[in-house]
Amino acid sequence: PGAPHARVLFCLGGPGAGKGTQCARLEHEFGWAHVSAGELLRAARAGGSEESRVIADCLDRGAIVPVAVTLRLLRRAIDEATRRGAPVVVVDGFPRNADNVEGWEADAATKGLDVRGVLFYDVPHDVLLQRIAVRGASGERDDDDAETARRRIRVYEEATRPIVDLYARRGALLSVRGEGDVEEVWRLTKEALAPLVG
Ligand code: UP5
Ligand code: MG
Repeated sequence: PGAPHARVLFCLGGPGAGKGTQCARLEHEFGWAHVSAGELLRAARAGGSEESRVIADCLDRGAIVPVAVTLRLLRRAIDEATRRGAPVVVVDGFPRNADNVEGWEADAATKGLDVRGVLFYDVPHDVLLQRIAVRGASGERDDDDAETARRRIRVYEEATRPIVDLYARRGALLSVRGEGDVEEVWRLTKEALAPLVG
């Protein structure tokens, strides 16, 4: 069920690259839906189920959650957004590895979705670490301590970078230089999306 022709845009980039910040802006200014895989997982880690424990363990290690779990959460959120009439659903932080891509592409429920591309935020490691350190001071995210931040960057380089390269080879990458301030990156985001929004 759901709307088979929902338009999806993936959003990728290292930890702290600005995905959530810019996706929130796309939601407010374009009326697009922002579905964050990380936020869905953080919400689902509570509770006593075996699955919650698997999620919590992965999040605490900066490791990637098994795709079946992530996909189930994403399917429901994308479906809801589509029913609400969002013209584009931006899926933030997914797909993060080859298993994620295969799972998405093999899933009957997501097969009908039209993936328009991947919005990619390119930010050097020192800037990523700096931003996470700033946010880490507020205690907002459990995975922002220096050690887990470094691990998240390593997982990003090993598992997610190849996925970015895959979409680049497919001609589906919309790349944004993400190291400037929020306004500058927003300007570059709109520029990168011009081919999609016309
Ligand atoms: N900030 C943002 N933009 C700025 C700018 N231009 N200049 C200065 N500061 C800027 O930004 C990060 C911080 O920097 C914020 O304090 C912000 O104000 C500031 P944010 O917009 O939050 O960046 P984002 O790229 O969203 O960073 P985030 O930390 O959320 O990235 P991650 O990819 O690490 O986190 P995510 O939530 O996607 O995933 C978390 C974990 O969930 C993963 O480690 C993994 O364990 C798990 N996960 C899966 O297993 N599978 C999935 O599919 C998804 C997640
Ligand atoms: Mg985020």
